[in-house]
Amino acid sequence: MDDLKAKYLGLIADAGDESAIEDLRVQALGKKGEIALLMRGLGAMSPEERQSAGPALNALKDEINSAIAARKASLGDAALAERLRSEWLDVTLPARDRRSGTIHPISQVSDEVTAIFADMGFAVAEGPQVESDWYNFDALNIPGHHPARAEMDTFYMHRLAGDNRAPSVLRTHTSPVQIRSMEAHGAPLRIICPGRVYRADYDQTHTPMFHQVEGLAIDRNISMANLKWVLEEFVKSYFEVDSVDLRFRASHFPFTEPSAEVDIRCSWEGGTLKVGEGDDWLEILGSGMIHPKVLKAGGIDPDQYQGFAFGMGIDRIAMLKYGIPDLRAFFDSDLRWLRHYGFASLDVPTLQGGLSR
Ligand code: 2NL
Repeated sequence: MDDLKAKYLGLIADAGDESAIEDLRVQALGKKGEIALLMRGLGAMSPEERQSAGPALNALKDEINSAIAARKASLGDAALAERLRSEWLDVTLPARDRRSGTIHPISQVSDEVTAIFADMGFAVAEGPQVESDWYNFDALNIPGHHPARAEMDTFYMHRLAGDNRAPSVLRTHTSPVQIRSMEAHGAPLRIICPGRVYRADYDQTHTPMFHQVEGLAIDRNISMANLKWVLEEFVKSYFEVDSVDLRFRASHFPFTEPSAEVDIRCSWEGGTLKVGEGDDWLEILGSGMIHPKVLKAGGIDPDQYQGFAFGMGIDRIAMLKYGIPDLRAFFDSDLRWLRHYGFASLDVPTLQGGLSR
Protein backbone atom coordinates (compact mmCIF):
# COMPACT_ATOMS: atom_id res chain seq x y z
CA MET A 1 0.00 0.00 0.00
CA ASP A 2 2.95 2.26 0.62
CA ASP A 3 4.19 1.56 -2.92
CA LEU A 4 0.76 2.47 -4.26
CA LYS A 5 0.77 5.67 -2.30
CA ALA A 6 4.27 6.63 -3.46
CA LYS A 7 3.35 5.79 -7.07
CA TYR A 8 0.20 7.95 -7.16
CA LEU A 9 1.55 10.89 -5.20
CA GLY A 10 4.49 10.92 -7.60
CA LEU A 11 2.31 10.69 -10.72
CA ILE A 12 -0.02 13.41 -9.47
CA ALA A 13 2.87 15.72 -8.67
CA ASP A 14 4.14 15.27 -12.25
CA ALA A 15 0.74 15.62 -13.97
CA GLY A 16 1.00 18.50 -16.45
CA ASP A 17 -2.65 19.39 -16.89
CA GLU A 18 -6.20 18.81 -15.72
CA SER A 19 -6.90 15.90 -18.07
CA ALA A 20 -3.79 14.03 -16.92
CA ILE A 21 -4.97 14.48 -13.32
CA GLU A 22 -8.44 13.22 -14.25
CA ASP A 23 -6.91 10.11 -15.88
CA LEU A 24 -4.96 9.43 -12.71
CA ARG A 25 -8.09 9.88 -10.56
CA VAL A 26 -9.96 7.30 -12.65
CA GLN A 27 -6.96 4.97 -12.62
CA ALA A 28 -6.68 5.14 -8.79
CA LEU A 29 -10.13 5.86 -7.45
CA GLY A 30 -12.51 4.98 -10.32
CA LYS A 31 -14.95 2.06 -10.11
CA LYS A 32 -12.38 -0.23 -11.68
CA GLY A 33 -9.41 1.65 -10.22
CA GLU A 34 -6.61 0.13 -8.20
CA ILE A 35 -7.99 1.27 -4.82
CA ALA A 36 -11.46 -0.06 -5.64
CA LEU A 37 -9.98 -3.44 -6.50
CA LEU A 38 -8.18 -3.53 -3.15
CA MET A 39 -11.41 -2.44 -1.39
CA ARG A 40 -13.19 -5.34 -3.03
CA GLY A 41 -10.48 -7.64 -1.68
CA LEU A 42 -11.46 -6.65 1.92
CA GLY A 43 -14.35 -9.15 1.86
CA ALA A 44 -11.99 -12.10 1.51
CA MET A 45 -9.84 -10.99 4.47
CA SER A 46 -9.98 -12.19 8.04
CA PRO A 47 -11.66 -9.71 10.45
CA GLU A 48 -8.29 -8.72 11.94
CA GLU A 49 -6.73 -8.11 8.55
CA ARG A 50 -9.78 -6.11 7.48
CA GLN A 51 -9.62 -3.98 10.59
CA SER A 52 -6.19 -2.64 9.73
CA ALA A 53 -6.47 -2.70 5.90
CA GLY A 54 -9.91 -0.93 5.72
CA PRO A 55 -8.94 2.34 7.46
CA ALA A 56 -5.56 2.29 5.70
CA LEU A 57 -7.25 2.08 2.28
CA ASN A 58 -9.67 4.89 3.22
CA ALA A 59 -6.76 7.04 4.39
CA LEU A 60 -4.94 6.38 1.12
CA LYS A 61 -8.05 7.34 -0.82
CA ASP A 62 -8.28 10.64 1.12
CA GLU A 63 -4.60 11.34 0.57
CA ILE A 64 -4.87 10.81 -3.17
CA ASN A 65 -7.95 13.02 -3.30
CA SER A 66 -6.24 15.84 -1.48
CA ALA A 67 -3.10 15.45 -3.58
CA ILE A 68 -5.30 15.80 -6.68
CA ALA A 69 -6.98 18.92 -5.28
CA ALA A 70 -3.65 20.46 -4.38
CA ARG A 71 -2.15 19.71 -7.80
CA LYS A 72 -5.23 21.19 -9.55
CA ALA A 73 -4.93 24.36 -7.48
CA SER A 74 -1.26 24.77 -8.24
CA LEU A 75 -1.85 24.18 -11.97
CA GLY A 76 -4.56 26.91 -11.81
CA ASP A 77 -2.17 29.32 -10.10
CA ALA A 78 0.46 28.63 -12.74
CA ALA A 79 -2.04 29.22 -15.54
CA LEU A 80 -3.09 32.51 -14.00
CA ALA A 81 0.53 33.55 -13.53
CA GLU A 82 1.20 32.75 -17.19
CA ARG A 83 -1.81 34.83 -18.33
CA LEU A 84 -0.71 37.71 -16.15
CA ARG A 85 2.73 37.48 -17.72
CA SER A 86 1.58 37.30 -21.34
CA GLU A 87 -1.66 39.31 -21.42
CA TRP A 88 -0.63 42.75 -20.38
CA LEU A 89 -1.59 46.20 -21.54
CA ASP A 90 0.59 49.25 -21.60
CA VAL A 91 -1.89 51.77 -20.20
CA THR A 92 0.62 54.54 -20.73
CA LEU A 93 0.38 54.31 -24.55
CA PRO A 94 -1.29 57.36 -26.13
CA ALA A 95 -4.98 56.86 -27.01
CA ARG A 96 -6.14 56.55 -30.60
CA ASP A 97 -7.47 59.76 -32.14
CA ARG A 98 -11.23 60.11 -31.76
CA ARG A 99 -13.14 60.85 -34.91
CA SER A 100 -15.06 64.04 -34.22
CA GLY A 101 -18.15 64.14 -36.40
CA THR A 102 -21.02 66.52 -35.80
CA ILE A 103 -24.18 67.63 -37.51
CA HIS A 104 -23.27 70.40 -39.93
CA PRO A 105 -24.16 73.88 -38.62
CA ILE A 106 -26.33 74.53 -41.68
CA SER A 107 -28.31 71.37 -40.93
CA GLN A 108 -28.59 72.36 -37.28
CA VAL A 109 -29.87 75.83 -38.11
CA SER A 110 -32.23 74.39 -40.70
CA ASP A 111 -33.62 71.95 -38.11
CA GLU A 112 -33.88 74.73 -35.57
CA VAL A 113 -35.82 77.03 -37.91
CA THR A 114 -38.04 74.17 -39.00
CA ALA A 115 -38.80 73.25 -35.38
CA ILE A 116 -39.79 76.83 -34.52
CA PHE A 117 -42.28 76.93 -37.39
CA ALA A 118 -43.47 73.40 -36.62
CA ASP A 119 -44.45 74.70 -33.16
CA MET A 120 -46.69 77.22 -34.93
CA GLY A 121 -48.41 74.49 -36.94
CA PHE A 122 -46.36 74.51 -40.14
CA ALA A 123 -45.67 71.18 -41.83
CA VAL A 124 -42.31 70.51 -43.54
CA ALA A 125 -42.33 69.99 -47.31
CA GLU A 126 -39.45 68.94 -49.52
CA GLY A 127 -39.08 68.55 -53.27
CA PRO A 128 -36.66 67.95 -56.16
CA GLN A 129 -33.53 70.03 -56.66
CA VAL A 130 -33.69 69.60 -60.42
CA GLU A 131 -36.87 71.40 -61.42
CA SER A 132 -38.84 72.15 -64.53
CA ASP A 133 -38.88 75.62 -65.97
CA TRP A 134 -42.58 75.75 -65.07
CA TYR A 135 -42.30 75.07 -61.34
CA ASN A 136 -39.19 77.18 -60.88
CA PHE A 137 -40.25 80.22 -62.94
CA ASP A 138 -43.61 80.38 -64.76
CA ALA A 139 -45.76 79.16 -61.87
CA LEU A 140 -44.11 81.83 -59.73
CA ASN A 141 -45.04 84.61 -62.13
CA ILE A 142 -41.45 85.04 -63.24
CA PRO A 143 -41.72 86.08 -66.91
CA GLY A 144 -39.57 84.67 -69.72
CA HIS A 145 -37.59 87.89 -70.03
CA HIS A 146 -36.82 88.15 -66.29
CA PRO A 147 -33.06 88.49 -65.60
CA ALA A 148 -33.18 85.56 -63.15
CA ARG A 149 -33.85 83.30 -66.13
CA ALA A 150 -30.67 84.32 -67.93
CA GLU A 151 -27.97 81.69 -68.49
CA MET A 152 -25.77 84.00 -66.46
CA ASP A 153 -27.76 83.47 -63.27
CA THR A 154 -29.29 80.02 -63.43
CA PHE A 155 -27.82 76.56 -63.93
CA TYR A 156 -29.61 74.90 -66.86
CA MET A 157 -29.45 71.16 -67.35
CA HIS A 158 -27.86 69.82 -70.52
CA ARG A 159 -30.23 68.69 -73.28
CA LEU A 160 -29.61 66.11 -75.98
CA ALA A 161 -29.23 67.50 -79.49
CA GLY A 162 -32.67 68.02 -81.01
CA ASP A 163 -34.52 68.18 -77.68
CA ASN A 164 -36.26 71.53 -77.88
CA ARG A 165 -38.21 71.34 -74.64
CA ALA A 166 -37.49 74.01 -72.06
CA PRO A 167 -34.43 72.79 -70.17
CA SER A 168 -34.72 71.77 -66.53
CA VAL A 169 -32.92 73.93 -63.99
CA LEU A 170 -31.25 73.53 -60.64
CA ARG A 171 -33.94 75.19 -58.54
CA THR A 172 -33.05 78.80 -57.73
CA HIS A 173 -35.35 78.92 -54.67
CA THR A 174 -37.50 76.43 -52.73
CA SER A 175 -40.71 78.05 -54.01
CA PRO A 176 -41.33 75.19 -56.50
CA VAL A 177 -41.89 72.92 -53.48
CA GLN A 178 -44.63 75.28 -52.36
CA ILE A 179 -46.36 75.18 -55.75
CA ARG A 180 -46.19 71.38 -55.68
CA SER A 181 -47.67 71.36 -52.16
CA MET A 182 -50.53 73.65 -53.23
CA GLU A 183 -51.32 71.23 -56.06
CA ALA A 184 -51.06 68.18 -53.81
CA HIS A 185 -52.96 69.42 -50.75
CA GLY A 186 -54.96 72.51 -51.75
CA ALA A 187 -56.03 75.10 -49.20
CA PRO A 188 -55.87 75.71 -46.29
CA LEU A 189 -52.11 75.12 -46.18
CA ARG A 190 -49.27 75.96 -43.82
CA ILE A 191 -45.86 74.70 -44.83
CA ILE A 192 -42.19 75.37 -44.38
CA CYS A 193 -39.74 74.38 -47.15
CA PRO A 194 -36.06 74.15 -46.26
CA GLY A 195 -33.45 73.01 -48.75
CA ARG A 196 -30.57 73.54 -51.14
CA VAL A 197 -30.87 76.07 -53.92
CA TYR A 198 -28.50 77.05 -56.75
CA ARG A 199 -27.48 80.25 -58.48
CA ALA A 200 -24.54 80.95 -60.77
CA ASP A 201 -22.85 83.31 -58.38
CA TYR A 202 -19.51 83.03 -56.63
CA ASP A 203 -17.79 85.63 -54.49
CA GLN A 204 -17.18 86.41 -50.82
CA THR A 205 -20.88 86.58 -50.01
CA HIS A 206 -22.27 84.13 -52.58
CA THR A 207 -21.78 80.43 -53.23
CA PRO A 208 -23.30 78.60 -56.20
CA MET A 209 -25.15 76.29 -53.79
CA PHE A 210 -26.74 77.72 -50.69
CA HIS A 211 -29.70 77.04 -48.42
CA GLN A 212 -33.06 78.61 -48.14
CA VAL A 213 -36.12 78.21 -46.07
CA GLU A 214 -39.42 79.46 -47.39
CA GLY A 215 -42.79 79.33 -45.73
CA LEU A 216 -46.37 80.05 -46.58
CA ALA A 217 -49.78 80.09 -44.98
CA ILE A 218 -52.92 80.00 -47.10
CA ASP A 219 -56.45 80.28 -45.70
CA ARG A 220 -59.65 82.29 -46.15
CA ASN A 221 -58.65 85.28 -44.05
CA ILE A 222 -54.88 85.50 -44.05
CA SER A 223 -53.39 89.01 -43.94
CA MET A 224 -50.05 90.78 -43.47
CA ALA A 225 -50.95 90.96 -39.77
CA ASN A 226 -50.67 87.16 -39.53
CA LEU A 227 -47.34 87.36 -41.36
CA LYS A 228 -46.06 89.93 -38.88
CA TRP A 229 -47.01 87.86 -35.82
CA VAL A 230 -45.49 84.68 -37.23
CA LEU A 231 -42.24 86.42 -38.11
CA GLU A 232 -42.04 88.13 -34.70
CA GLU A 233 -42.45 84.78 -32.96
CA PHE A 234 -39.83 83.27 -35.22
CA VAL A 235 -37.25 86.04 -34.65
CA LYS A 236 -37.73 85.99 -30.85
CA SER A 237 -37.33 82.25 -30.73
CA TYR A 238 -34.44 81.98 -33.16
CA PHE A 239 -32.37 84.84 -31.69
CA GLU A 240 -33.42 83.98 -28.14
CA VAL A 241 -34.74 87.41 -27.18
CA ASP A 242 -37.94 88.43 -25.35
CA SER A 243 -38.94 91.23 -27.67
CA VAL A 244 -38.00 92.49 -31.10
CA ASP A 245 -38.99 95.32 -33.43
CA LEU A 246 -39.69 94.44 -37.02
CA ARG A 247 -39.58 96.92 -39.87
CA PHE A 248 -41.45 96.12 -43.07
CA ARG A 249 -40.00 97.89 -46.11
CA ALA A 250 -41.96 97.95 -49.36
CA SER A 251 -40.22 95.82 -51.96
CA HIS A 252 -40.90 93.79 -55.05
CA PHE A 253 -40.95 90.10 -55.86
CA PRO A 254 -42.77 88.69 -58.89
CA PHE A 255 -44.54 86.09 -56.69
CA THR A 256 -45.92 88.39 -53.98
CA GLU A 257 -48.11 91.52 -54.00
CA PRO A 258 -47.65 93.52 -51.90
CA SER A 259 -44.08 92.59 -51.07
CA ALA A 260 -41.96 93.58 -48.10
CA GLU A 261 -38.44 93.12 -46.94
CA VAL A 262 -38.25 92.64 -43.20
CA ASP A 263 -35.58 94.16 -40.96
CA ILE A 264 -35.04 93.58 -37.25
CA ARG A 265 -33.81 96.13 -34.74
CA CYS A 266 -30.26 95.44 -33.66
CA SER A 267 -26.95 96.83 -32.52
CA TRP A 268 -23.39 95.91 -33.45
CA GLU A 269 -21.68 96.70 -30.18
CA GLY A 270 -18.01 95.85 -30.42
CA GLY A 271 -18.63 93.94 -33.63
CA THR A 272 -21.11 91.47 -32.15
CA LEU A 273 -24.73 91.42 -33.14
CA LYS A 274 -27.40 92.13 -30.50
CA VAL A 275 -30.93 91.55 -31.67
CA GLY A 276 -33.88 93.54 -30.21
CA GLU A 277 -32.04 96.67 -29.12
CA GLY A 278 -30.01 99.50 -30.65
CA ASP A 279 -30.37 101.88 -33.57
CA ASP A 280 -29.43 99.65 -36.48
CA TRP A 281 -31.65 97.54 -38.69
CA LEU A 282 -30.73 94.21 -40.14
CA GLU A 283 -32.47 92.71 -43.15
CA ILE A 284 -33.34 89.10 -42.51
CA LEU A 285 -35.92 88.04 -45.07
CA GLY A 286 -38.28 88.83 -47.92
CA SER A 287 -42.02 88.32 -47.77
CA GLY A 288 -45.43 89.34 -48.99
CA MET A 289 -48.93 88.28 -49.87
CA ILE A 290 -48.91 85.49 -52.45
CA HIS A 291 -49.67 86.87 -55.92
CA PRO A 292 -53.12 85.74 -57.21
CA LYS A 293 -51.47 84.34 -60.34
CA VAL A 294 -49.23 82.14 -58.18
CA LEU A 295 -52.19 80.83 -56.18
CA LYS A 296 -53.92 80.05 -59.49
CA ALA A 297 -50.81 78.26 -60.79
CA GLY A 298 -50.95 76.09 -57.67
CA GLY A 299 -54.62 75.27 -58.34
CA ILE A 300 -55.99 77.49 -55.56
CA ASP A 301 -58.81 79.99 -56.18
CA PRO A 302 -57.51 83.49 -55.29
CA ASP A 303 -61.09 84.75 -54.85
CA GLN A 304 -61.56 82.31 -51.97
CA TYR A 305 -58.11 82.14 -50.44
CA GLN A 306 -55.21 84.44 -49.65
CA GLY A 307 -51.84 83.68 -48.19
CA PHE A 308 -48.58 85.13 -47.05
CA ALA A 309 -45.16 83.78 -47.99
CA PHE A 310 -41.62 84.51 -46.96
CA GLY A 311 -38.13 83.35 -47.77
CA MET A 312 -34.76 83.63 -46.06
CA GLY A 313 -31.22 82.41 -46.50
CA ILE A 314 -30.28 79.77 -43.93
CA ASP A 315 -26.54 80.34 -44.41
CA ARG A 316 -27.04 84.03 -43.73
CA ILE A 317 -29.12 83.67 -40.56
CA ALA A 318 -26.67 81.02 -39.31
CA MET A 319 -23.79 83.47 -39.83
CA LEU A 320 -25.71 86.19 -37.98
CA LYS A 321 -26.58 84.04 -34.99
CA TYR A 322 -23.18 82.46 -34.59
CA GLY A 323 -21.06 85.44 -35.64
CA ILE A 324 -19.40 83.75 -38.62
CA PRO A 325 -18.09 86.51 -40.92
CA ASP A 326 -17.18 84.41 -43.95
CA LEU A 327 -19.40 82.13 -45.95
CA ARG A 328 -16.42 79.90 -46.73
CA ALA A 329 -16.66 78.59 -43.19
CA PHE A 330 -19.62 76.42 -44.19
CA PHE A 331 -18.02 74.83 -47.18
CA ASP A 332 -14.62 74.20 -45.69
CA SER A 333 -14.89 70.72 -44.33
CA ASP A 334 -12.53 71.69 -41.51
CA LEU A 335 -14.64 72.05 -38.39
CA ARG A 336 -11.84 73.81 -36.53
CA TRP A 337 -12.64 76.88 -38.57
CA LEU A 338 -16.20 76.88 -37.25
CA ARG A 339 -15.17 76.15 -33.68
CA HIS A 340 -12.88 79.16 -33.96
CA TYR A 341 -16.00 81.27 -34.41
CA GLY A 342 -17.57 79.83 -31.29
CA PHE A 343 -20.07 77.62 -32.99
CA ALA A 344 -20.86 76.23 -29.56
CA SER A 345 -23.72 74.05 -30.66
CA LEU A 346 -21.23 71.97 -32.61
CA ASP A 347 -20.69 70.23 -29.30
CA VAL A 348 -24.39 69.57 -28.85
CA PRO A 349 -25.35 67.79 -32.03
CA THR A 350 -29.05 67.50 -31.27
CA LEU A 351 -32.07 69.55 -32.11
CA GLN A 352 -33.07 69.72 -28.45
CA GLY A 353 -29.64 70.93 -27.46
CA GLY A 354 -29.84 73.62 -30.08
CA LEU A 355 -33.23 74.88 -28.96
CA SER A 356 -33.09 74.66 -25.20
CA ARG A 357 -30.26 77.10 -24.64
C1 2NL B 1 -35.85 86.28 -50.20
C2 2NL B 1 -37.26 86.44 -50.61
C3 2NL B 1 -39.28 85.28 -50.79
C4 2NL B 1 -41.27 84.07 -51.26
C5 2NL B 1 -39.91 84.10 -51.09
C6 2NL B 1 -43.01 82.64 -52.19
C7 2NL B 1 -43.34 81.37 -52.58
C8 2NL B 1 -44.53 81.15 -53.18
C9 2NL B 1 -45.40 82.17 -53.42
C10 2NL B 1 -45.04 83.41 -53.03
CL1 2NL B 1 -44.96 79.59 -53.71
N1 2NL B 1 -43.86 83.64 -52.42
N2 2NL B 1 -41.83 82.85 -51.61
C11 2NL B 1 -42.00 85.23 -51.11
C12 2NL B 1 -41.36 86.39 -50.80
C13 2NL B 1 -39.98 86.44 -50.65
O1 2NL B 1 -37.92 85.21 -50.63
O2 2NL B 1 -35.19 87.27 -50.08
N3 2NL B 1 -35.36 85.07 -50.02
C14 2NL B 1 -34.03 84.81 -49.62
